[in-house]
Amino acid sequence: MTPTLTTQPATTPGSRCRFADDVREFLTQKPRQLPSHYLYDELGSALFEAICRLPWYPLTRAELRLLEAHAGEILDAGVTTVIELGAGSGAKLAALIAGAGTGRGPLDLHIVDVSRSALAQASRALEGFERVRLVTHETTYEAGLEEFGHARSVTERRLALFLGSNIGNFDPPGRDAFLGTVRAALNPRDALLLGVDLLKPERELLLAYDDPLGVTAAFNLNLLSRINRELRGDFEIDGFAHRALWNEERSRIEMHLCSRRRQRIGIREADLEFVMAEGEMIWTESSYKYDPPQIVSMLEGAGFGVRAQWIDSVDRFALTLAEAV
Ligand code: AVI
Repeated sequence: MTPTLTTQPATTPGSRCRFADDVREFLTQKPRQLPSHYLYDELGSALFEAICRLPWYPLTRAELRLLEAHAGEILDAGVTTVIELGAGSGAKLAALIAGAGTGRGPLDLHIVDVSRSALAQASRALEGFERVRLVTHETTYEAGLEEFGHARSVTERRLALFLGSNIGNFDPPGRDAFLGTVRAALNPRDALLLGVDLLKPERELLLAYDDPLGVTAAFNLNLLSRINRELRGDFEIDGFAHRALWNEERSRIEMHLCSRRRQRIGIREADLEFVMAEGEMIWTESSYKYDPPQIVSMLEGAGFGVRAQWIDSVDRFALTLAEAV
């Protein structure tokens, strides 16, 4: 049984108020938008897990194959501490530990996620590994890194995991700032493993983000239903349609919610009322796609040197192992 220690309360003080402030700020911008991290309430996290099993969304399976194939090189005997930012179901970390076999030493695992249900699921996936101590951080990546950055011993060698192409959900300035924050939580010789989805034909990308079963549409629309539930909004869910668009110039898939008709919307707790025209969109997520050399240069720019890059050529996904320099 893996001992688990939890930091941070479920709802940090003022987090609902923060949600209301963000909803007001972003829905009144032009174009209207909502920060993508709010997609992940309990239902949103479950829908995202379902997306990862869809035949049209190959990222998770491709990454798992790479993790299993290279676990021994990634989790070599010197690594004492692993921090995973955005642990999801915990399946990838479990695959890495299982794949490293008996070659590894005792491990301190830190998993960081805003979703309590994701942390609970990840904790279950990591139960049963010998010589593993688990600490869960129910908070944002930045706050988790901050907590993690403080507690360190001289003999530690750290490995940070940022998988699932989560880096693709940052715009380029945010991405560089975030990689800088990760670098600041590490010492020279510590490492970062970054999982990134690669550029591929547009039709494959559109299918991945607008699947025929409508799971991604439900994931996107759930954000409106979350606002209704938590902030006393009155969005009519069937008044919106999910749209996935490929922005060639910016090399990103965008998710939007398109108003099917002219409608008035009220969100009590955000003190907001507005009218949406037919066809007007709310932009909810960007998912940037990269090629392998771009990944090397973003890491070098943040103070890392690339040690290895493994590519799944079938589903076009890259795992890059980089050392803090
Ligand atoms: C979590 N993130 C990397 C996913 C992505 O591919 O951008 C979220 C997602 N959005 C729609 N499908 C999956």
